[in-house]
Amino acid sequence: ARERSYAAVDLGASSGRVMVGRVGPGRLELTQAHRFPNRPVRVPEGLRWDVLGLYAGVLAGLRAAGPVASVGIDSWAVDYGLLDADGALLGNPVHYRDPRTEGVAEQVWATLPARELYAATGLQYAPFNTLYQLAAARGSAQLAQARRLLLIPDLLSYWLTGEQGTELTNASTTQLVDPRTRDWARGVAARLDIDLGLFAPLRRPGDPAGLLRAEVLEETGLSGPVPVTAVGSHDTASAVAAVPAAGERFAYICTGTWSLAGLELTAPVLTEESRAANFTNELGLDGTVRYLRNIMGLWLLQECLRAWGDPDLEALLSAAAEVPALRSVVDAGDAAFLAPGRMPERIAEACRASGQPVPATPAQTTRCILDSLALAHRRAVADARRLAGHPVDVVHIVGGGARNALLCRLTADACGLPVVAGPAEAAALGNVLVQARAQGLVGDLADGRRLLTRTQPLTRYEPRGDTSRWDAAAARLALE
Ligand code: ADP
Ligand code: LRH
Repeated sequence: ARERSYAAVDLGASSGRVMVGRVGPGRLELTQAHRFPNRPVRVPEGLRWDVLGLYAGVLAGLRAAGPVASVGIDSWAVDYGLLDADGALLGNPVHYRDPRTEGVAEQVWATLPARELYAATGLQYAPFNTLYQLAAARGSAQLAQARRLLLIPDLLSYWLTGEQGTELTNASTTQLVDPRTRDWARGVAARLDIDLGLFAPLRRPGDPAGLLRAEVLEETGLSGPVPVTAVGSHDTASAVAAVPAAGERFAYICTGTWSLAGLELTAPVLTEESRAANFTNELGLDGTVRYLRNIMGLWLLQECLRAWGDPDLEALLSAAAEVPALRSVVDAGDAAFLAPGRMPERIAEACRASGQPVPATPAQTTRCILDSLALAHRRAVADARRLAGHPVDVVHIVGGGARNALLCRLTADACGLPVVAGPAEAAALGNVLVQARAQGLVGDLADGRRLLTRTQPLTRYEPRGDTSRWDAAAARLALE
């Protein structure tokens, strides 16, 4: 029988993991080889990723994974490492939550107005888009010395293989790609004086990305040759590829550190109305577009847990389920929650400022966060449907938040639509499917989705009650 194992390296903002996907006819099984925390480090110059620690985690994971037919890497978007003329990394990659981009977008828009930038790239405004990070770094000693820029998955891939490339789905989050041509937005780069020569040539999901270097084989105990395959290296691209949907009438919410809520489309929506609603057009597999909005996501809860000394999550969620619904809500789309620190206080302040009861206990704050996320999910799904003119019958929740039954139930109630939750490790599964497909073991996107539906445990939540109390809660935030 044609069965093979693939290693999927999936680095999220809160944890990294190396998963092994076993693929064969009618078979798709995912097991965890290794999981490690991803903790940003605050040094005097700012907030940085511990990228060497992550690379060590990847090597340990590949060792634990054992023999595989290929390796694929995906991670969070937008961030990058700079290499000097010798190919050596210049400093620790800057974290997208680092405050260096504050006020930078306005300077960029003085040269290239936000409207034109959206029409050319389709990317939502987020202070951390690579474009703004590069503008913030302008004039720095590091950028002056840099000869190459590699996005995080491409950097790790380079360390594993010695070969450089820029994978397209993640490149689309730089704000330097045209979603219509699916190639560099050369006019944008020229107007902003950004040297596209910094980037390695584009590669597409499924393209070969080199072979594990001899030293890597030695460190991982693997016997070569082991190819690395370019996957949807943006974690959200891989996660959406693993949404177990049938047909086209679905919305998805990828819930982890972020909630990425929206639609899979065949063409970008570049209207002024779409820009005003801050929807993004990122590139997916097979010519698809991820039309979605970024919502703060479980980051709000992660930061509260950190402030509370990491209490047991399950107990906290059961307590939150007992708190009366929709007592107070905050705008979970508000970039004011982007920076780390003081999260319970910041949530309390937002409730006070909008004249709502202030959550006083961890259970009440947790309930406020989950109600607020459900409300933001509902708004994003409704806005996306309207702006893209795309019908939606079901909402798929994938990513770590699919394990949060309360969040899934609240999202179904708020949207007034059934929610299908799972898989929680969607990014890793999407990563595996692209590798298996490159070797001819599975077919197109729809074929992969059928395989997921047959093999992955999914939970369905029917909407309860009418949605009017969600309308009332939204009105308190004056968003709708
Ligand atoms: P990322 O890829 O951004 O690091 P994940 O997709 O791994 O994020 O999701 C992490 C989140 O999933 C956690 O912050 C937590 O809120 C949620 N989560 C994980 N496991 C559980 C669980 N057993 N019950 C409820 N929530 C969970
Ligand atoms: C989720 C994610 C998201 C980006 C953010 C920076 O992990 O890739 O799609 O917007 O990180």
